[in-house]
Amino acid sequence: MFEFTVAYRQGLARVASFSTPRGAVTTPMFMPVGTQGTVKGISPQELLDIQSQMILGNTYHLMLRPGEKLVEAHGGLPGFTAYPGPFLTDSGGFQVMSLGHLRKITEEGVVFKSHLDGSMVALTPERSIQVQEALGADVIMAFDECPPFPAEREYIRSSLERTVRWLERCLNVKSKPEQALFAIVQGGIHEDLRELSLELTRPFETPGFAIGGLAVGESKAEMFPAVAFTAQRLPEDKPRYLMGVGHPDDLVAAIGLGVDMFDCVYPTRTGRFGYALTDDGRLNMNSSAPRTQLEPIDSECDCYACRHYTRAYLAHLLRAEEMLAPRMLSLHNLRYLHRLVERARAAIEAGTYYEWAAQWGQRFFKGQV
Ligand code: PRF
Ligand code: ZN
Repeated sequence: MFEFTVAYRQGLARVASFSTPRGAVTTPMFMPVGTQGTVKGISPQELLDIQSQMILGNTYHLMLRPGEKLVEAHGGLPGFTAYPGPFLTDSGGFQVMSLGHLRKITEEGVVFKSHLDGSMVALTPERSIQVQEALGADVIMAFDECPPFPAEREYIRSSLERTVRWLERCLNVKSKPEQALFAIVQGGIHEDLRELSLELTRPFETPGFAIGGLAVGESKAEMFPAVAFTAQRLPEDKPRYLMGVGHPDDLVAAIGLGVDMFDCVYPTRTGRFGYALTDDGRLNMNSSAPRTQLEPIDSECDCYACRHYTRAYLAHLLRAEEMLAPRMLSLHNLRYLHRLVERARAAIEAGTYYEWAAQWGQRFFKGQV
């Protein structure tokens, strides 16, 4: 279980398979985000149709509502959501920082005010693991602290050292061998702090490692050197997960640096706002041009929306504020990212990844206004 087998390699990029109790997944992969136990607007059957492999759930949201006990009473996330495949849950620390009204971070954990009812809630490494065990995902994440950007170096250092102590506490209380716990490397955009986090984290030999603390407001010119530095220093034989990253060009660049797993709300969120991802950049379906276009969003795409609907019809739905519009744009955007990583895998397999990536990038950025 949790065996990571590399099938093809080109440069730093690799194609691998990762086995979980609910089935094996092929990497590089993109994971749709199902924060509240649903990928917004998309049914489990649709997720299977577009070949999603692993779905993300959130400790923070589900512990507050409906509470992890109710999810557990359904047999965990697969029973609760009716999605039968593998799940990954995030540990809650990052969501507390971005959504909760954080009250206090101490060695013990975090105390925050619920964004739902204002009640005071504590989240500790032990509690995060207890919740994640009840939610029953195949991959669970260590409870970490993701400092905001920018933050003081000294703060980032003490925070990453505490994140390592929290990792140890997570591993001490973890009781289910059928769940893999991934450690999270922090350190912001500073190479020496990334190195320190790596040195302290690698010895735990967890079945996978995440690169956290990035895509929090720094520029891409700051983020990618940190991704490259960290990915190269993680074990070759374990999956590498870049948390919260999901723009198409970020995936293509990070795969070239040896990253295997991604998640982001971007495809569903931008879809709800009326944008469609294509090889020619992001198409604004709210603009006037699509209203009379009789072709699909993307003639190469095999999603339901592209097989059945014209741009003109989808633009009409969007203007009429029909709920099928955000649903179909979300479905298309998820399928676009799944197809993007499929094409990346094929190129790695063929030994043409970096040429393919350069060509893909040229067309993608030419289409951007
Ligand atoms: N830690 C956790 N979840 C996350 C992040 C992190 O640093 C990020 C950073 N982009 C997204 N999600 N636990
Ligand atoms: Zn499509």
